[in-house]
Amino acid sequence: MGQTLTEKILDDHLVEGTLETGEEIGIEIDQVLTQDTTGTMVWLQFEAMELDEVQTEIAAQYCDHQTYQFDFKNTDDHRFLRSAAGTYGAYFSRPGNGICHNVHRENFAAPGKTLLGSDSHTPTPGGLGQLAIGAGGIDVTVAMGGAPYYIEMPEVVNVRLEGELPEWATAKDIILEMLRRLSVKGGVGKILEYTGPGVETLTAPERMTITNMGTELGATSSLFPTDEQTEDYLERVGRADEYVELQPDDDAEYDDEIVVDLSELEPLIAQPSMPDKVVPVREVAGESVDQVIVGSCTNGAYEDILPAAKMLEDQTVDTKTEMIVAPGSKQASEILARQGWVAEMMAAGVNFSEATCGACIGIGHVPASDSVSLRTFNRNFEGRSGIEDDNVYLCSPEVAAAAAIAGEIIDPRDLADEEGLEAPGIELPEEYDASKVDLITPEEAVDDELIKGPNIGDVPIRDGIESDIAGEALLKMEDNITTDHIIPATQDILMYRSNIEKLSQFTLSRVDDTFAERAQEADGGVLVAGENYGQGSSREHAAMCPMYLGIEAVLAQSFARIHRANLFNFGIIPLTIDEETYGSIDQGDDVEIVDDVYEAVTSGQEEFTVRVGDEEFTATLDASERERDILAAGGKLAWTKAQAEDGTTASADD
Ligand code: MIC
Ligand code: SF4
Repeated sequence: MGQTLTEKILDDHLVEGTLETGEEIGIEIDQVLTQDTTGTMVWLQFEAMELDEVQTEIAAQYCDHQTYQFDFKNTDDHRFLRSAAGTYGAYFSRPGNGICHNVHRENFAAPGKTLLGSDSHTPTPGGLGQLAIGAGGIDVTVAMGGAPYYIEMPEVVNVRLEGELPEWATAKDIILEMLRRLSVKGGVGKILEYTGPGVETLTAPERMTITNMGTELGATSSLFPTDEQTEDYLERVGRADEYVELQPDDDAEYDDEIVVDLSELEPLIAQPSMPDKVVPVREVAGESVDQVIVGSCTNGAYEDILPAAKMLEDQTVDTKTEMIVAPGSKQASEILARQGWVAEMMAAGVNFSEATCGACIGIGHVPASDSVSLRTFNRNFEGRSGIEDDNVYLCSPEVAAAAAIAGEIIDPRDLADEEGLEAPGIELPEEYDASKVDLITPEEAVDDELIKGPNIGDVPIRDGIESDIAGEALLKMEDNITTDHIIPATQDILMYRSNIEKLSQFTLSRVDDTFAERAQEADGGVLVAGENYGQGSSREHAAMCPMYLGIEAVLAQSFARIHRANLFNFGIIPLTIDEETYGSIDQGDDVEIVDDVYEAVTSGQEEFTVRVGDEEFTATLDASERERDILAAGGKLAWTKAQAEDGTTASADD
């Protein structure tokens, strides 16, 4: 039987298990990436594990989220990260050089290689045929130390692209269409492999917009085959020698198939406040727009900004609207500047930002109250922009630019008719010719020891899991609770990512700002949630902080993949409950797990009895032996250290 492309790459990297859907597999990791808000914990854990040196082919530390350095704590984090990269042998990308996914694809992403990153949009280079997966920080730490990465073998879904995009429809509309059809949890446990005749009509950067935002489907990763388009991109970034032809076998068998006819697509838009609330732009046309931002790791590359720049050539930004361009990398800004586009855009009324995540997580350009913001980003979770009750729409650069010109949401095809605009299409620069001075190689490292500022704390470790788990249901939450709800990433909070004692005070503040205090007073307790709990980012702080506050179990109808792994990694037991049980637990109820939890976890027991008042329900622990061991040890750090002492785990010395 033939293999899918996913299976081929996994097979090449397999060190444990078999490629059977649902089986746990261990794979070798070739490259890792980390960024400034998850990276501090990655390196603190690297230090705590007493690892000496990075073991992967490439490890890259980016500084992208808090580049405005509002507070010395941010700058201290960056200095610490530079010192860690230097000490342990990673590349260091200076603050302002760009968003990790953009800089990584420009410099390192390579077909056929595996990449693990402590950021949920790590799958971006899937558009170049790289199998790239987002994970919690400690999983990245361990992989960087040379150990395999373990996941459940996902289902592999064939997303067959037919036809060709019509004018004004873009790669963003392809992924928005996927979200419209599958929802934010439709990709959980799946790798989406793109095939079919439509693939060759898309350039590599367009493919990377799709693979980037595959994360919003909850997918483990998204992957394209390689072809002339991939080769062409690698040639333009000066890495033609890294091209490898990769295709699935003709008789490959997929777990499922989805067909998207590109020729039927039209400009789409995700409405506030979930990336899957997708409708045709024409359905919401006429809504007045206060702010437009083109940028982020989804649509912040040269190829994304250029169409907006072209549309603005003989136009200006409407007087009631503000337009910001937030490039994904300094490379994009530098090339656009050399070609004169930055000046043109500025003259048309655009404010040009530094290359940073910034507004995507509410750092800068926070929308006005009761206003409408159109962004080319990937997430519009409520409050993420920095203000509660925000109205953030997600769309393509073309739809964003059209709105900036018209001052209201408008289908760009209608604006084109009114203004005689031509569809800008997609254009790659002849050569991505930009300075690399901000990417410091391990050989150029400045520091050879860690430099920690006063805000950089220790990694919290918990003792092994208890036999008795009982406590108040401290919070009952609905479906699709995001990690932005659990630990928001706004500027006031982000500066405490290296200080868990302080950060934990903000836990779940977006759902209930009394939570942290109540949890501390109660000295423990459990959380209850609906479907897809913990969707969104990879931030392990969303498990680390509840752990710090004493939370021992989360009872949810289902979990998002990375967050579920993070709960194991920090010794919190993730139990799945059905709808009836969910309906029977109220906030404030006393919840008790009747079984001896330690014994049940270590013996492989799957069904647990949960007592709520006089009633008893069943909750399920679906976990591999390895996950059970990690839980029993109190988390991955304690478990890895114990394994290293026993000499039973792969480490830097293997
Ligand atoms: C995000 O887009 O939510 C983030 C901020 O990039 C996170 C990482 C983090 O929380 O530091 C992610 O996507 O993993
Ligand atoms: Fe940065 Fe936003 Fe991309 Fe996350 S989604 S990496 S915050 S640009």
